[in-house]
Amino acid sequence: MNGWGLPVGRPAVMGVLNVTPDSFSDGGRFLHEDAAVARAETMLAEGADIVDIGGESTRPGAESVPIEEELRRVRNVVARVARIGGTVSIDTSKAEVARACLEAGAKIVNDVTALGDPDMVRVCAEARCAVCLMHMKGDPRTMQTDPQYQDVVQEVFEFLMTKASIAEENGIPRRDVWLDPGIGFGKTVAHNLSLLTHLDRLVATGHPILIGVSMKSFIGKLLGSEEDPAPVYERLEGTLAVQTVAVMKGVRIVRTHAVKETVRTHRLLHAMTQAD
Ligand code: HH2
Repeated sequence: MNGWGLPVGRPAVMGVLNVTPDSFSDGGRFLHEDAAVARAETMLAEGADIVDIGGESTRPGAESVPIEEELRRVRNVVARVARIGGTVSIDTSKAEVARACLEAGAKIVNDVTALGDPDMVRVCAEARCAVCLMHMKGDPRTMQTDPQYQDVVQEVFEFLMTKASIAEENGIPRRDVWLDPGIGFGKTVAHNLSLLTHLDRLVATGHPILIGVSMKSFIGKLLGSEEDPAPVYERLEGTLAVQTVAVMKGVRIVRTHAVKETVRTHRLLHAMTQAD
């Protein structure tokens, strides 16, 4: 282990646990506390290194959730998963939710707004937790309405470097400042493919790089068409393929709904890269 505790020599698998009624892939399945904890137990048994718990959907078109409601959904689940020994990441953009969940046992903050809440950097620095900073263009309500970039790779790189500097200036060590290009967050299929092709730019910064492509719509569109994407339940192989290429390019953390399949894929990849 090094840094916050990322595994050495293999990527970390972050299992997605959405305690929401409306997430695009698992919405409504884990709203009940016991169902959410049971899902976390399953993912940990399947080999998840981290359980990423979220109480607000960020799917295109999603509305913001009030702090009290978000906390009501996630706080007890965070505490219970931490108590059974799971490493918990809290997927929130609200500093107050992050603070309460860090107190309840979370070790990582996954902030899809990359310190959009002015209090977030202080909360993370004081807790000495790892923080994932993700790029998003606009907000979930409108982000997929005709996103435009001059040079998507350069713009995302510059945004993440600016945010990473703020985190480091506030005392969070580089190994604990994870960066994520935000696949699907204000990006077309072509934008997502450019970012995935040029992941080496982000890897070269020395920050741990996280990628979240699991079951996302660009995979459905590439397998089907822009107008008629393959449904979410038909996106597993595409997810594994994209994740594998990302890991081969140096990505350190893979955020996924498909924990068992991802762990198995990584095991094979590891065996192949260790062979003489
Ligand atoms: N994607 C989602 C949510 N959080 N966090 C990071 N760091 N990177 C991502 O790519 C990412 C993320 C969206 O996926 P999901 O949680 O399954 O859906 P929803 O936002 O509808 O809950």
